[in-house]
Amino acid sequence: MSRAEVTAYVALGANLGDPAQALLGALSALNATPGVRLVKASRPYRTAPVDSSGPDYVNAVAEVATTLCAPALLDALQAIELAAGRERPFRNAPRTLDLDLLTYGAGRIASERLTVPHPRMSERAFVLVPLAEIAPTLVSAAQLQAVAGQAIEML
Ligand code: A4P
Ligand code: MG
Repeated sequence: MSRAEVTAYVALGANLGDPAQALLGALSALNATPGVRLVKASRPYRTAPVDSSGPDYVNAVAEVATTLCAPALLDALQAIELAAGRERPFRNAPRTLDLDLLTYGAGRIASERLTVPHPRMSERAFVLVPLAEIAPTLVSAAQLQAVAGQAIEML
């Protein structure tokens, strides 16, 4: 018997190398992952670094339907980051590709390696704006208003 699909949202970000290309590659790698189906993706957005340094980021959000459990989905996200040349010299360092799990169904997870929903998602325009584009019922006007001061524009 196959496991039922769960809807999950993934945040994509990059600010080293060719960020827009890295995001496109990540979307096709996600869809090529066994047990993961890309349902939709937002447009790419150019965003100013938040609590981070280096060039502007390109950010997007994808909706996937997955039969993987959440830790296995995180494994898959980290494998795609590694294949894109991701290094982790320090927290919030500039990166070739960052894939964060925003939500996993209605699941709430607080384990050593996984916190879901992502604890900082509602503080960040680079997550909320692309998420609102593809899943408007998940983001309130008040949440968008709270991050309106953060620089973000469609690429
Ligand atoms: N981890 C726990 N929960 C999760 C989750 N829901 N999704 C753990 C993904 N990973 C999760 O992540 C560190 C550890 O978090 C992982 O080993 C995993 O077990 P990381 O990707 O190695 O490190 P990071 O990205 O530097 O840290 P983190 O916590 O993901 O950073 P943030 O808070 O997501 O911030 N500004 C702009 N404009 N655009 C950006 O994309 N990104 C960041 C990263 C900062 N500023 C930015 C952007
Ligand atoms: Mg991350």
